[in-house]
Amino acid sequence: MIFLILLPILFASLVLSEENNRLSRSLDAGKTDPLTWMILNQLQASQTTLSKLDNKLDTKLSKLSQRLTDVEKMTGYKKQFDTLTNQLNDVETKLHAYSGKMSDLQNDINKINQGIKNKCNAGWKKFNNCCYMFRYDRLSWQQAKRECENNNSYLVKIESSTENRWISSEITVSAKATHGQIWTGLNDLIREGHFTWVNDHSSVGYSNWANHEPSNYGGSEHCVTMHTNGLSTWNDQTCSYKTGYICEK
Ligand SMILES: [Ca+2]
Ligand SMILES: [Ca+2]
Repeated sequence: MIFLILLPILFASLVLSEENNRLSRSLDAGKTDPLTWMILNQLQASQTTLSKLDNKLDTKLSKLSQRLTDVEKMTGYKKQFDTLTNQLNDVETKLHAYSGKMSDLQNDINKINQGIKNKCNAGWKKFNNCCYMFRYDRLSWQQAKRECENNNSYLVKIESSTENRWISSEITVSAKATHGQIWTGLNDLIREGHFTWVNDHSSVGYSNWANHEPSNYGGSEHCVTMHTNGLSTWNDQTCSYKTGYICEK
């Protein structure tokens, strides 16, 4: 397209150049005749003006040509930009879809984790969100405490009548017959009369003391058992006393 515009201009320049030469020759020839010389002189002036106009036109056409090239480049860029925008939109759509799938996957993982969390290992029984292990080998309170810790747990902390009743109901019939009491995590080893739970040192809240308990009999009862007689009442006992125990985690 630019070539088509420039071709006539090139042709016109060649013609003008040839005309200029011809006039120069005629001017030399007409020097002898004043009228001819004047006419030729005016023609030469016109020729100069035309030549200047021609140069201006050339410059303008050159600029126009440059602008056309710029426009063509811009058109090319625009097409590339449109293509990239479309590709970007596709990627965004796919990302959105993947994001949804990732969210579903995360939900599934959470459900599985919750399922694992809600289950207690073999030998443990579940109540609310905790697992309990009932052991009937006879140990002192300190030995029982250590045994629970070895099993990544602690001597039981009883926080409600519901939990107290459930624990009592889970003690086996034979253990009830052979063990009159079973260790809990409650104790007043640090300060006499101030009972705290061994796992977090929190003060006792809910309690189910038997009549006349805690008695601190002989001034040496600092560890607490639960009676297995079905009443599930509590008693402070000598810590070296050996009986069963309940671990919780
Ligand atoms: Ca005591
Ligand atoms: Ca007692």
